[in-house]
Order: sequence, then structure tokens, then C-alpha cells
Amino acid sequence: MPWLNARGVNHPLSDQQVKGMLKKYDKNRDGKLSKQELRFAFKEMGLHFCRRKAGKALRIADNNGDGYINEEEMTELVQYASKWGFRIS
Ligand SMILES: [Ca+2]
Ligand SMILES: [Ca+2]
Repeated sequence: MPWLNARGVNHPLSDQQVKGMLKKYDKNRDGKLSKQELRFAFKEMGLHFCRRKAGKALRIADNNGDGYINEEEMTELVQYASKWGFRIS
């Protein structure tokens, strides 16, 4: 059951497109997304899910366990999220 649902969803975006969108939310431009940046990104993209699930997604994607999602891990996150039906209008 997908828990990521976006507003007015019609078509799925490619992994690259989603990644490009996520990168825009790297506010401090350190090349990786903090938990805070990621939550803000999901919110802005119209994705609503609880903090616990957001935290779980982050832990799964955070391969090296530094608490941040780097570019490589972003790909993992997008791929993982797309399995749950991650789609954005
Ligand atoms: Ca950042
Ligand atoms: Ca990491």
C-alpha cells in the first residue's frame, strides 16, 4: 500500500526528475539533504506522511548512517519511494 500520495497526481515522474526536485531543497548547498531539508521537500511537493514514516525512509536511504542523504543515497531514496507509489504531479 503506497503511503506517499501527492496532490493531483496524473503521471509518475522519472527518478531523475524527482532527484532534481529534491536537490532544489538543499538549502545550505552542502550537496546533501538533512532530515529537516527532506521533510520540507516532501511537504512542498505535496507529500503527506507522518514523521515516523519520514524518519524510516531516511534511515533506509541513509546508507552510511551520517544522518544526511547525499546524491548517491538520494537515488536509493527515490527508488525505494517509487516502490511505494511515489508520484508527483
Ligand atoms: Ca543540505
Ligand atoms: Ca548518508
